[in-house]
Amino acid sequence: MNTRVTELLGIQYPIIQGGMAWVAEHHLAAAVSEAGGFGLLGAASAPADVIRQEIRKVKELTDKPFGVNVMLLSPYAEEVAHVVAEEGVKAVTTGAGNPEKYMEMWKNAGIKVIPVVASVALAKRMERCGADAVVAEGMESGGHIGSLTTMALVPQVVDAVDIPVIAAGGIGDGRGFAAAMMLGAEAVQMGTRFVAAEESIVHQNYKDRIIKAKDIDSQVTGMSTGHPVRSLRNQMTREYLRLEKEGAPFEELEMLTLGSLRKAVQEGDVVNGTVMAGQIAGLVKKQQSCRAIIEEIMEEADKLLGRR
Ligand code: TUI
Repeated sequence: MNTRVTELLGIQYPIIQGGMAWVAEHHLAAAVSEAGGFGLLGAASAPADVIRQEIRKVKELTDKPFGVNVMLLSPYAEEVAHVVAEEGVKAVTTGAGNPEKYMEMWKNAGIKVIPVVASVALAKRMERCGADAVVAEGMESGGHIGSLTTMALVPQVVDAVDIPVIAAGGIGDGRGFAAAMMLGAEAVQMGTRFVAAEESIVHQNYKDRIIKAKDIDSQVTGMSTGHPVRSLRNQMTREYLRLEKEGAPFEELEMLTLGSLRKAVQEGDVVNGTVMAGQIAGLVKKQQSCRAIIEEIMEEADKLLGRR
């Protein structure tokens, strides 16, 4: 299936892997790119040198194009932005902010720039300052979210900009993919389904939590702090929401989540850790290779979209 996004990124299938903190490392990114999608390294809050090494490791594993997601709230965002330009990757996606100040540097380095947006206003602004595409991410996503749903956000962004739009949030199978195309998207970005992939390095407890999750198992914490985060319901989300309801100070809430994603991803503590996942966790039924995931989605979508 060819779209402006497959052309832009030089990929076979219009499926992009989310740049998930602690999860989107070189094994996963390389596996997605090798399978014909677009793999991403999630820089999250990692120091720049770690990202430099990660970029080099992906290049050892695959010749296919891949990118880096720069999380703009990171204390290392500036250094990471420079490292990405120095090392050279096919594309950068950004999250949790406005990447305007890095745009010129990345474009000069020949890197495609694809900001993740949660509103029409930011999408238009990104197009004006030279973005090559945008990811319109709905609040069904795991992790840090905006307030609009994918169903409402994607067609409004599609109408507002001329650059290609990639839909994200709540997409986990061929039906979601086909629906996104109907909304005018030219690719999808998926996170949760890839967290449970065979090549994903997350602790087995984390994958099992996603595979066992039911439709209503995700919760949003941090509404009051201005940084809403979606993750699977556990002792941590219950405690956080209790404190939030009591009006606990920002610092206390921050302390509770400090290092909690790493605890879940690496140590497998799915009780006290933060198990970030999107609303489609309930749709993920098994662990599969990235290739099997991508091929299954494309086959299902092809049938639904009447291309066979
Ligand atoms: O960034 C994400 N998802 C993330 S980042 C992350 S690490 C983190 N953990 C705890 C708190 C904060 C971050 C985990 N998951 N998705 C992309 C995304 N970007 N979603 C929403 C946005 C967004 C929101 C507001 C982008 C821009 C924006 O406004 C910027 C502006 O200046 O207008």
